Amino acid sequence: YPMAVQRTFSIIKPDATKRNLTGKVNAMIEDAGLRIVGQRRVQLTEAQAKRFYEVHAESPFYGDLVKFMTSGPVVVQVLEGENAIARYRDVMGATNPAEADAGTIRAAFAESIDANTVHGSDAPETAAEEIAQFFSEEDIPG
Ligand code: DGI
Repeated sequence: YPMAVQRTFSIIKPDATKRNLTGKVNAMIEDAGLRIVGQRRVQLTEAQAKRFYEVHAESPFYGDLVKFMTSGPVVVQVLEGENAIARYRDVMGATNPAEADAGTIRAAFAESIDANTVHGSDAPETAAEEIAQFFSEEDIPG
């Protein structure tokens, strides 16, 4: 079967924007065959960060996660390509950079399990929901 073209949602996190790494992260995204079809630099509000990570609301690290995600600007993105969701998860590497494979974004740049440089959706339903939190269709020309 031909692989389906998919969209996924990405965030380049504050640790990366602070270190001026947006272009280097984007190069790794594009080198993996993903197209950046929507992109905007934003300062997340506390409410936006809380909503975005609501699934972790009961986790002990939720407060720190929200604080980190609002600690500086982020770049929100829509990525498109064959099998984009799984492909981007592969390019990102493991959540904990100590466990991330060589050649992944997190192995290259992440500072810690919190300051781990990028977010990528984990399933088609969450991708659609996360894209809708930040983009309208007209902002994603494809
Ligand atoms: O999809 P991921 O970002 O790889 O991981 P996730 O959805 O399980 O967790 C979302 C974010 O929450 C992750 O990027 C960093 C933070 N996080 C996850 N697990 C832990 C954590 N932070 C701390 N301090 N400890 C954790 O165990």
